[in-house]
Amino acid sequence: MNGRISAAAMRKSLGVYLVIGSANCRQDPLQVTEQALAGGATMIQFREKGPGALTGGPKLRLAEQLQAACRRAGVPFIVNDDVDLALAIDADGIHVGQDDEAAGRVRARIGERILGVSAHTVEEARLAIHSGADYLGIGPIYPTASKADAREPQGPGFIRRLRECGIEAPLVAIGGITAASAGEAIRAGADGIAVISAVTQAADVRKAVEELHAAAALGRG
Ligand code: TZP
Ligand code: MG
Repeated sequence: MNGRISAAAMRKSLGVYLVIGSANCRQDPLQVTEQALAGGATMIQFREKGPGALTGGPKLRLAEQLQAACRRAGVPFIVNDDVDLALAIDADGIHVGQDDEAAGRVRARIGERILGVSAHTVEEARLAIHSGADYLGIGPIYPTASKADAREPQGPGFIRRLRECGIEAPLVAIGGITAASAGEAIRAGADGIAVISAVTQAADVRKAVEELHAAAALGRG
C-alpha cells in the first residue's frame, strides 16, 4: 500500500470483519478463515488469545498461514496486540486495546500500516484518532462469551453517541453481534461489524458470513 489507507477504503474493509484465533475455533482455523473469505469476509484479525493460545513458533506459523489465505483473497490481514509479530510477517495492520502498547507508539513503529484501536468512551475515541488510528473498534455492544475480560455491554446507542459527538472515523461494532443484530449496529452508525463466534462457531462458516453481509446491507438501507 502507498500511504495511509483512505477512510473510504477503511470503511469498506470493516464491512464484515472476522476476528479469529485457534481458541475460538471448532475446526481448523485456516479452514475457517478460508471459508469466511469465500463468504466475503472483508478483513481478518488474528487474535491468538484465551485458553490454549499458541505462542512462539506455532503462533508465527499459524499467522503466516492465515496471512497467505488473506493475500490470495486480496483482504487485509491484521494482527491483534503483537507489533513484533505484525512487523516480522509484514502484516497489513495491527489492532490494539486500551491496555496494550499505546496507539501513538504503535503508529510510530508500524509506519503506514493499518492501525485499529479499541475505544470505550468518547475521550478514548478522540485520543485514538489523534494518535493515528485508521479505525476504531467499539464494544462489546452486546454480551459476549468470547472475551474473558470484556467490559459491560454498551449497546448500539453508544455508537450513535460517538457519531453525535462528531466522531467521523471509520468505526466497527464488536461483541455479541449476529445476523439478527448486525443491521441495528450499522443503523446506529457503524461502518461494519466484527465478529468471532457468529462465524467461528457456525456449522456453515461461509453461509454465516454471507448472512452477516446481507444483514449489514439491510442496515445500510
Ligand atoms: N472485543 C470486544 S468484544 C470481543 C472482543 C474481541 C469479542 C467478540 O466476540 P463475539 O463472539 O463476536 O461476541
Ligand atoms: Mg488487547
